[in-house]
Amino acid sequence: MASTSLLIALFVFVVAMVAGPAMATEHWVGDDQGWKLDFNYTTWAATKEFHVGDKLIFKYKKDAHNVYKADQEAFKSCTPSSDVTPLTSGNDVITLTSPGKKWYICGIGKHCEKGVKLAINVLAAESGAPSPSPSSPSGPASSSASWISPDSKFVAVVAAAFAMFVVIMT
Ligand SMILES: *[C@@H]1O[C@H](CO)[C@@H](O)[C@H](O)[C@H]1NC(C)=O
Ligand SMILES: [Cu+2]
Repeated sequence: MASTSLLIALFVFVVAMVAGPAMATEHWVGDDQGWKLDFNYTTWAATKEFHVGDKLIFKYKKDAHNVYKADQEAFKSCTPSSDVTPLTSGNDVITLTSPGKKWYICGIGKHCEKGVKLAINVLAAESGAPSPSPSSPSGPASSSASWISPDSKFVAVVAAAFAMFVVIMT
């Protein structure tokens, strides 16, 4: 029945919207461009919001670049501290564990000077972690909601889209 589907869709959509922002986000640094020359990471970071619990993922061809965690001085001077071990896997994941300014630079050649450097401001973890789904009659809506775990914002969005689709088709 269309009205039931609509309720399900609304429920899933609201859960996705309310729970969504509280979930950890994986930030692919540079989006589909990855970690590379000729990309402005200042501009990239300006469009993003970083929170404790989020992950930064640096994607690049192994050995073409690397990732040094830096402080403000190392960031400005493009001089990685000698006691910092760079990440070199080409698929480097950094979990943001504390709020405040964070800096990352590439230590290969003059890449950092050319702009392969990232400064971000990490905000506190968002409050309102997704709560367990309320006890509701079993059905598509409650089972959809139970899929939502901190890393499944994508699933929530897909579930909402699917529910919308159901509404349109009924
Ligand atoms: C990136 O863009 C900003 C303006 O959005 C500019 O101030 C900055 O110099 C640029 N950085 C590089 C490395 O080109
Ligand atoms: Cu590099």
